[in-house]
Amino acid sequence: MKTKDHHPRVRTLLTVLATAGAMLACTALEAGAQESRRRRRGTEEAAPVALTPEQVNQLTKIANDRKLNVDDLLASAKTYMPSGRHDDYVLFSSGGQSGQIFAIGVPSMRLLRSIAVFTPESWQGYGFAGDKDPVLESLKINGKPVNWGDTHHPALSETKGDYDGQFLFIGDKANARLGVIDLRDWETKQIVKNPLTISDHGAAFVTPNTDYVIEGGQYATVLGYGYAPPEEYKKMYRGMVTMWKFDRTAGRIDTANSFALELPPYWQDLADAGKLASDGFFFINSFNSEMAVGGIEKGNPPFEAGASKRDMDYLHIIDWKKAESAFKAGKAKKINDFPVLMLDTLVAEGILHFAPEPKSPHGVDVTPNGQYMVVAGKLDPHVTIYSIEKIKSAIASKTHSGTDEYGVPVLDFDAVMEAQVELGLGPLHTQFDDKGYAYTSLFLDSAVARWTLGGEYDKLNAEQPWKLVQKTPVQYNIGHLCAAEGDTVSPDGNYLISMSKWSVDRFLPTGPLLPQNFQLLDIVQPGTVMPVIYDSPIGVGEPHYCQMIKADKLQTWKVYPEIGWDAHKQRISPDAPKKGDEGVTREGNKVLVKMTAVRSHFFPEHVEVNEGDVVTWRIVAAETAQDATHGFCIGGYNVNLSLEPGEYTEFTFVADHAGTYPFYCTEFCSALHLEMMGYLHVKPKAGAAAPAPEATTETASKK
Ligand code: K7E
Ligand code: CUA
Repeated sequence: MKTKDHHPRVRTLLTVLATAGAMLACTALEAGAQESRRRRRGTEEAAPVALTPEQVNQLTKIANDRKLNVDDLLASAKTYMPSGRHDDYVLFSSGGQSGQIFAIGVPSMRLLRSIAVFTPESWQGYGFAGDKDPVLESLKINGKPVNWGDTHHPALSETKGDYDGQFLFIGDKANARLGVIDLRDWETKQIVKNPLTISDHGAAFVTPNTDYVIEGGQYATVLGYGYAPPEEYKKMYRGMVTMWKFDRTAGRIDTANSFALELPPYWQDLADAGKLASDGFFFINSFNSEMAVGGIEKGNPPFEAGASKRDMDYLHIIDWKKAESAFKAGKAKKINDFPVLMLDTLVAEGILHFAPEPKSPHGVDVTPNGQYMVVAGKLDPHVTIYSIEKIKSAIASKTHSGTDEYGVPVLDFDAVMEAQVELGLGPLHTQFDDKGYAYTSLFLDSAVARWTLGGEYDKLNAEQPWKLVQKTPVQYNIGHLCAAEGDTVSPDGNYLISMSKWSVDRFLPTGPLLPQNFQLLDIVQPGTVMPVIYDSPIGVGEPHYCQMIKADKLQTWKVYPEIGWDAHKQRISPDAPKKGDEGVTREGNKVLVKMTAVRSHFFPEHVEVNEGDVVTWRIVAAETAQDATHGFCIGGYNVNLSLEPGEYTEFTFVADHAGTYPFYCTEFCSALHLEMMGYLHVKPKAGAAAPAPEATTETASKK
């Protein structure tokens, strides 16, 4: 398609633009000295563009040489950021199997940085602070190091249902953990492990004021890491959802005031918190309400068939304010020392209701006004929309069609359903804009569907309510999508990301393993116009979900507030060495090193210890200039730190191998950065000579 010669079309459009003096933001193009001066000025506004005939010719030539059509030119103008100009939004994306979070600028789609969460990361010095690294300690499960995660759903903290830019949470599906990131310094502050289940999926989602961070489960197990054979599935296996209390002042999950709900062994999937009209509720999808146990090796139907037999699964409707009261009233039982409201309590207290939902659904998404819950059944071409008013009155009038096997009341489908909209094949997830449209990802169709909401949204656009408006093809196999401020009470409605799982032919081949494809869609115009304007390869993991926040909501620190800052505790540390206070002291075999780092030297430069000493090293970056970061590594001892301006770090290791170890700064911080080094001298025990280093040819000789 793009190989056609678009010359005549390009020329026509440009002539029109030029004559009309249109303000095309085409600063991407070389347009003389004036333009490049403007670009160097960075964030200042550019003057209005009026293309001269000569510039039109130049632009036309470039377009035709590069085989760009008019849409391509417009897309470049919409996404290009001149040097120094900042993006309007930050996309916080899960990093999938990398265990990290990626921060990406929108609309440029430039990767700004990664945030290490569940995987040690050497640039950030995350997990490389000697033998007793607190990060590595926090990653252990049942005493074993689990130094990776499968991150799925990031959630920005909210105030009154709006992103407040303060904190970020993310779930690790593989190991049922939650990470807490402070967005002042973009660093992970806490990791909590779910005490009931080994893996999860519906994490993280926050209630509208971030009172709770919700972690829904997925594959049912015996709660509390127990054992039972598959034959006892219905009796012994259970699902769960955990409500982690968030303490905003401490910036930490308060595990002592957190609790969970026991759920039937259906596979709970994604969750979303109610807001405004539905505040006080949250909603979780489920599949495998068949309770299939698989066993393809025994001739049983495989999970994929057994778990897809029924036409309906159960939307879980949870009144979390009632759950909180029941927990505070002491109605929880302890499993693995963690309080759990058991199923009979959930039924007795009216905390849990089900509504039938078609068919093996994946996403449930609450509209910005909180009135509707949109459920996308993977195996149903429709989305099904539920009304909170109808749900509330069905609960009040007990309009049930019976109970499930565990006694949970099932609300009558017709009593709670508002509408169904046929969209296409494989609907997964839904996002919203400010013009009364919803956007649903169609995995099998490889498309984004735009459709209209009803009720109070009807007046916001020209189309009929509850109708498909348009489908934009994406490449390929879209999973989640993400609109600007799309999970808030007031979405912005200008950008949408298609998180396309396969990229196949979109980029240069990169071996058999290909990147994911984040595609940026321009959703500003109503109606049927919704073009893809950028393809961005993500070659570091398979992200599942992201959230997009207006950049000016973030209150990011430029440097740490004071020299000697303990970034973990977010306060100045009394232990941080001060200038003039540096040195090496000893008590028995315990050595304390107090060091400062400032361009371009460490103080002290020689540190002498004895083989077998336990060395505690305190180091502070005595810098106040933005971006004046130092690194600090000791090769051979697995120590590598990133020392941002003002930051204080302490690490401990056993100097169990004699020798002379250069330490050096790993960030090119100044002209004399290479000189920013020193020596750790580990003196051999009396009588023992330092052993020669091992030969390094082993790998080669094995071949
Ligand atoms: Cu991949 Cu939300 Cu984990 Cu859907 S999830 S695609
Ligand atoms: Cu400090 Cu390089």
